[in-house]
Amino acid sequence: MTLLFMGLGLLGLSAFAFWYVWERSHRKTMKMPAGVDLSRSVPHRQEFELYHNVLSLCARKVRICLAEYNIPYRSHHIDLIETGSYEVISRDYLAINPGGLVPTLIHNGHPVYESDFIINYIADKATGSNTRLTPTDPAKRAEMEVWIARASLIGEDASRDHQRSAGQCIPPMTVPLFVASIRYIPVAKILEGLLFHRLKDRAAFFLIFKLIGLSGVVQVTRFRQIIQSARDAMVGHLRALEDQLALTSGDWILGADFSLADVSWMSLLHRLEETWWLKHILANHGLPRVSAYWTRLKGRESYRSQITALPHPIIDRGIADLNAAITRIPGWRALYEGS
Ligand SMILES: N[C@@H](CCC(=O)N[C@@H](CS)C(=O)NCC(=O)O)C(=O)O
Repeated sequence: MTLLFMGLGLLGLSAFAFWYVWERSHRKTMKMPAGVDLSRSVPHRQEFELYHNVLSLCARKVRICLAEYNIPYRSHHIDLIETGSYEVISRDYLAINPGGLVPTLIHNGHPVYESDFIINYIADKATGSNTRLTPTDPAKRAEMEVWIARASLIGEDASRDHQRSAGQCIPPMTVPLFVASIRYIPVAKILEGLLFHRLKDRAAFFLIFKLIGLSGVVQVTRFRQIIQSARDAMVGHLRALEDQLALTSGDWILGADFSLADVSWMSLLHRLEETWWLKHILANHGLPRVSAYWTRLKGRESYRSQITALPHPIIDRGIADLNAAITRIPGWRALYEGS
């Protein structure tokens, strides 16, 4: 009997090992550089197609950009673990973007990677449009690039570079929402990331978040320190934005004209709003120009059609649970109130 069980166990293990090796060899992942990959062709029906996710900061930027230019696109929603499963590392999606990240724009059948590159690429292709989101003056264009970079995710290690970019503060500042939402996602879905994701530490963090929940995460000193560092750096970035808006004294970052810089900041400020940080930061630090700027951004049609019109049930429950937790759990309240 024991021998039979041992035999069955060995058989099961060998089958798992075989499946794992086969699966890994069909899910090769690597970091993809910014740019158009002309060597790769993707089946397509429209000039522009977008592989994106409703929650992703970078994908939102690209959706807003397409909407501002009034460019129709075919939408392919790809789940991240945050929205339910690791579709980003499915065989089908890795064939399009071996980096396993969203967004990927498909232009005439070729993938274009990295959101900052993509929005500039769209601007270059939209020459026939009446809309112009890039200044012709080279100095203004350079200024726009600085503000795009400042809202950008510049690295894959969320614990560093918070002073360099507000975008880099976003993953730690989204942790509370991730923790709140991961409650609704089964552990088995997270394990797929541990087996096949290029960035295994991300999957490991989600597993920890799932296991210890909002009340546990806020008690881990290292997590608290990273969130505090991102929060404090973000206040600095928003102060710089306040100064910029005072300097240009127009409605938008560069002055009178809405640009790709505002596209990037619309996505970033929305993330700060949905994670409840914006409300607390504005209450604690004033920043009247940022507040008025945010109201103007929310008034744009692209915000409505590409952000608020695309809710997600898991994220919406996470947002509501998080709001309750900030009042209920002293550690989160202290973090949100700035201590
Ligand atoms: N620098 C890249 C960052 C892309 C990125 O990190 N995308 C995230 C969503 S905002 C993602 O796909 N995460 C999936 C995962 O880590 O599993 C860009 O700007 O496009």
